[in-house]
Amino acid sequence: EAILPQEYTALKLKVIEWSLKASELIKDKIPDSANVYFVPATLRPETMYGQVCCFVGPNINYGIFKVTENEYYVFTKRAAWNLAFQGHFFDSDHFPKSNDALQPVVEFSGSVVVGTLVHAPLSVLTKGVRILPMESVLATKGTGVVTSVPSDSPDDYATVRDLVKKPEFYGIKKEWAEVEIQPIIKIDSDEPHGNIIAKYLVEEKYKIQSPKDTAALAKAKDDAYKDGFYKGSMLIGEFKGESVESAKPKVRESLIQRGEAFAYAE
Ligand code: A2H
Repeated sequence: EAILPQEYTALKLKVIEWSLKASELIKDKIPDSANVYFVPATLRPETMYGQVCCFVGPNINYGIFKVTENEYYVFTKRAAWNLAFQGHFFDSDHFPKSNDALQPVVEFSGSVVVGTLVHAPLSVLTKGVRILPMESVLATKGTGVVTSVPSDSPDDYATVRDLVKKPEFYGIKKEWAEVEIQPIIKIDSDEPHGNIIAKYLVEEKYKIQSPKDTAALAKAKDDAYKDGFYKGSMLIGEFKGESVESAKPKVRESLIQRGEAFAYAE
């Protein structure tokens, strides 16, 4: 485990249309004119072009927190408190000075918001992506919201594949998860991964059967992270052609400059 704090990028995925259950729960509690954002924490901001959905833990407890007059964030209470204790938020637009805001306006379990349509910054899917369930989301890490990039994250690949295989079991519409996977990063290696490294690692190299195959997924995650960082270059976006190592901080900064992301450490 790292000793230094982990520096995440917290991304703002604006709600376009709530799930039926969520809209019933929030009506009269949040003004129609307000902007509400799901806020996943990521270590791979340069992969955000490949977002195909965004995960919540179906049994994890979430809140909607009022951040400014017109902005609300969806994440765990733990994340709200972490943010509030990161001094700079008290002096920024991202988090208010009042302690009232540390109480959620509404609380619900993740399953309630499954199906919600959100706008994912940089994603090639410009019409929006769906909030979907992921059993392995930890309530004790990041914001409890995980944006899904199946091209470069083996966990995300294995989960999306399972959602497509068993939509009824997960209580989703198949088409919410059945989205074409876009190559985002080219990796300079002899392994035949066709620019979609997570697919190669899950299907070919480690032959991972399910999102519960945690030991193999941990190895795949390690391979994908290292190869992406040290041997990867961008196939898309503002920094196309640049190495991942050089593009990573630039994509992050660009998202932050546009107000589509902010720094989150824990
Ligand atoms: B990463 P670390 Cl493309 N529960 O973002 C489970 N996983 C979580 C989480 C939680 N509460 N919060 C964040 N994460 C995921 C992108 C990505 C990520 C790619 C490739 C690898 C990767 C898209 N998903 O992570 O334990 C988030 O997924 C592998 C390291 O703090 C976040 O970055 O090191 C990463 O795990 C943080 O994991």
